[in-house]
Amino acid sequence: MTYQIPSALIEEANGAALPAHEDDYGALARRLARRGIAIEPITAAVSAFAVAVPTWGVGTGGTRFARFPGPGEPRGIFEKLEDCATIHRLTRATPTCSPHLPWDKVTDYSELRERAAALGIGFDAVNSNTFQDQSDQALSYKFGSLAHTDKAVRAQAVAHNLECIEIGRKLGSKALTVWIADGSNFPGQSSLTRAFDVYLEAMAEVYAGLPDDWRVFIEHKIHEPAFYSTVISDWGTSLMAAEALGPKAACLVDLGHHAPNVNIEQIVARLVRAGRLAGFHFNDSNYGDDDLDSGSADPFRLFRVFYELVDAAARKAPGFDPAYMLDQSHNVTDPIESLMSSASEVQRAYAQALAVDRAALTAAQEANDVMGAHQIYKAGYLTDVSPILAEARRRSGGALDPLGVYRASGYRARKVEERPPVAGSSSGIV
Ligand SMILES: [Mn+2]
Repeated sequence: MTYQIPSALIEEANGAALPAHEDDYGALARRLARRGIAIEPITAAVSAFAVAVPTWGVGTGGTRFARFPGPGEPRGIFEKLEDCATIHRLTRATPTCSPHLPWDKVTDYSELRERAAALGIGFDAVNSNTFQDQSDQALSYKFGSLAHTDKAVRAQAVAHNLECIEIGRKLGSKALTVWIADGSNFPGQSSLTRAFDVYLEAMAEVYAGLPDDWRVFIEHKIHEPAFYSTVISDWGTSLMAAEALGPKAACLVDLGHHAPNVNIEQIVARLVRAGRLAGFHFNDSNYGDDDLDSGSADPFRLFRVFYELVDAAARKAPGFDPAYMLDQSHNVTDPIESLMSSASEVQRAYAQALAVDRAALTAAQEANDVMGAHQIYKAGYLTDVSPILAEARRRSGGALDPLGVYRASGYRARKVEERPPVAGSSSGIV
């Protein structure tokens, strides 16, 4: 039996912190009430909010220069599940993990599913990988996968995606996320038109393999690893693809996959309107696809995105059912600490967006009261909703202070003992 953080430790820490927490929660409730906002519906909404953790996220990430492995890293999918479960145990915000294939391949998927269930977590969208070559693979993806010039390579990439669906079915997943690295590095290298045409042809075969209750998420990215053009470069291309494929296809927004200064929340609003918003890969960035921790660099942007989501949910936008996942690279932190903190930051943006007086904002917008509207909107962002997040965790059996309990538990030191390093273990980033 491997080490898990005991419930008694969480309860003990919560007990010690409870008087101060109740004081803070009460004060926030009164402060919000003065603005005509009830705290309880926000706390209930935050309690019900869930964001998936990617299985690869619990390993240390890296850059193209180097990777500095952390101590006690998970050495395979079963140990990754343990770490994902620990994040959920303390935060109660991450009930599912999102597997990546072939990195998480096993021989017995019912065993994997049972192990996850025993740890209290399930499986979210399955991620396919056609951006690197596997040792047992016949053809190379060096010049592309689903948009390769060679039909045989495209067929191999289609077959991999269909296999991902089969594995996902065994795990209880309901969606396939497809991100392709296809693109070009030189002007003239490839036909911008034909590459998209053959991609659509190949994706139609993947789409045909989706079970009735599944969706396929198309993830766009402006650059990397190709630096001149990528085939699925932006939300417009993604939307064209989703509309060409059918109602089960939708567009996934990774916050790091846009040009600098792009108004991402407006893209979100447009995709909601088109009924094609699949969901998010949350992270933060300064320069490009930095994969920094969610809410660490630009929490206001995260709030702006969540305001659009809260608005869409409140007006019951047709087809609005986004899936949420963290997609970050933890290069210099303990990944468990980063993922707990990030789950909390995503919930924070959600709670702040719920703390906006929407009726007052609409009235100010309609009256062209520019500064009034801005102040009403900003008031949500400026609300310190930390007591709401803590209360939501406490009510679900989580920790008032997840980071404090995690550090006090000595979890990582225990994993260092349990997980002696093995050669060739893989951890990575997407
Ligand atoms: Mn992503």
